[in-house]
Amino acid sequence: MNVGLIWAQTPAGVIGADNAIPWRLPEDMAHFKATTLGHPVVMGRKTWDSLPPRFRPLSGRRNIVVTRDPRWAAEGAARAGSVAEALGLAAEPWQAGAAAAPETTPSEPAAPATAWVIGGGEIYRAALEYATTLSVTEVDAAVDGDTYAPTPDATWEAAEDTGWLSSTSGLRYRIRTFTR
Ligand code: VY7
Repeated sequence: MNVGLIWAQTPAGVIGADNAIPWRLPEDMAHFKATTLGHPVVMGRKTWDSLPPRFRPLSGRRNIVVTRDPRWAAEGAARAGSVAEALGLAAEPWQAGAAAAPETTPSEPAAPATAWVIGGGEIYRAALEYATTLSVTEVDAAVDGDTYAPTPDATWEAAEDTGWLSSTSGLRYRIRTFTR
């Protein structure tokens, strides 16, 4: 299974402030949804908490939440005690709603080809060593934050770049992919 990290950052590397994303970029939300749909998503507990409740769990994706709290539980999410454990769960074949409707599920659900790690800062840093793909949206905004993107080392090569695009929000952004 491939492991991808997907994040959006400012040029200074800010990804979050006060447990939220400190800009609004509808095109990036659409890119995030299109990229992750149908794949397991791994996130930290703070990122789970940051999602508006009506969007939890993220639809059409197996949601796996990393927390050290062995008693943590939430409807629609699986718990893992580490990023390594989360990626082990993500590699398993899985069908949404399998317990509720076993008669309508395929007899042999496929193992996922790619898991996406969706944040936040602490989880990206722990997951980077397992990753072979990075999807990095750069948002041309100067905003303060308290959470930062990981810093990829020289093993990563630029693979795709949309070039600078204009958002309906007025911000410029670009989406770059790195592989190794
Ligand atoms: C996280 C949300 C946050 C606040 C309100 C709505 C890149 C992004 C993320 C994470 C953008 C988010 C949402 C948007 C996605 C919707 C559900 C509602 C969906 C990331 N490049 N961009 N992010 N939702 N990890 N990487 O906006 O979500 O996917 O269904």
